[in-house]
Amino acid sequence: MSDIENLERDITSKINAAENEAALEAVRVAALGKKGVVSERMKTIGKMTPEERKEMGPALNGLKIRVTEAIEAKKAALEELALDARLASEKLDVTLPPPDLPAGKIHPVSQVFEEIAAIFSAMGFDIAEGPDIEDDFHNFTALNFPPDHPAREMHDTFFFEPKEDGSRQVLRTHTSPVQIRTMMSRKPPIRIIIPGRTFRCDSDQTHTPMFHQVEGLVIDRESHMGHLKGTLEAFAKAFFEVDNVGTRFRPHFFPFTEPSAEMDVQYERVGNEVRFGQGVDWMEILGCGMVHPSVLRNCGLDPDEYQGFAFGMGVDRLAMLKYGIPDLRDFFAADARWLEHYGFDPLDQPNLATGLSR
Ligand code: 2NM
Repeated sequence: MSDIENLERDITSKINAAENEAALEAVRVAALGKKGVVSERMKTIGKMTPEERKEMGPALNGLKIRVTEAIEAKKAALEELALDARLASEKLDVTLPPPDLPAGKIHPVSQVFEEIAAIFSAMGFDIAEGPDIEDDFHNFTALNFPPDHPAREMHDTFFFEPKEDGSRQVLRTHTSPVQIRTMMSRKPPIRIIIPGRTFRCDSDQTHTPMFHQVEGLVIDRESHMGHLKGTLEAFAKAFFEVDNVGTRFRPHFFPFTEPSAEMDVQYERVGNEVRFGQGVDWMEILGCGMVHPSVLRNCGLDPDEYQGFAFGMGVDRLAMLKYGIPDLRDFFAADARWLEHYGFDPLDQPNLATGLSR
């Protein structure tokens, strides 16, 4: 066996034995580097006789090329192995429960919005939204508020500076303007709920200047008070997660509905706990009524052809009642410890199949 074959065999076995890229690089330097064995042999070509050179030149060149190629091939193989190992170590099974890392919590108001949406979605309602900044027409006039209604006063409503034409925009005082926008832009049948922020110039133990509402609207040819009662009783049962819930409807007044009512649910206090569905006490949880013919007319609907019902509830208060949260103002204090205690797991998406709050 020639001297060159021996050398090639030696280098090849070292290439094969290299376990990582650093080891392979050491082999490369020892063979092909400036002072490497192959390079040193190449330098001897210059001192050879023409006959020797004719034989050894191609032999050494061939050696250099084969060693270079073998190193390249090994390098590619090592890189692939490294990638495979990395992919294996970074594998993530998304079907496994999440690792026990510190995670954010869902605010009770967001959770209750989702619960209410789940309940009404199952009854065939769509979700509609609209702007926080409204004009007088959508917030008041179309809703049948007379020009001198107290809600239009400075002290209840946040008004913007008057425009050139004297009109003043407002922060919406309820989500009802979205009902108006929907009735004006969509043909019945309409079944929507509107979750959103609302604003009133009011701040004390039980009122914050920004609060949250869900309102609902059903318009069809013959939707009536029976549908209203059935819908809202089904809602109360689902929301409070009890088999039965006593409800009563008390006459009330709203400019935008006729007749109007407030719905109470039965409850009892056991120690510090409030249990809904049974008991001797009644608690008001929402307002409702048949949409006033003038409101329908204001939206371009003929009251002789269409009718329907609407309702509205305060989400902050419902969240306090359902989850036993004592102070409304903590809702808006951005206290991380409060949220850690009263907040919900982001993966606990409310749905009717597994139970709203589990
Ligand atoms: C409530 C109570 C009763 C209501 C009515 C309308 C509309 F646009 F259809 F006239 N929107 N919202 C309504 C009715 C709201 O909140 C306590």
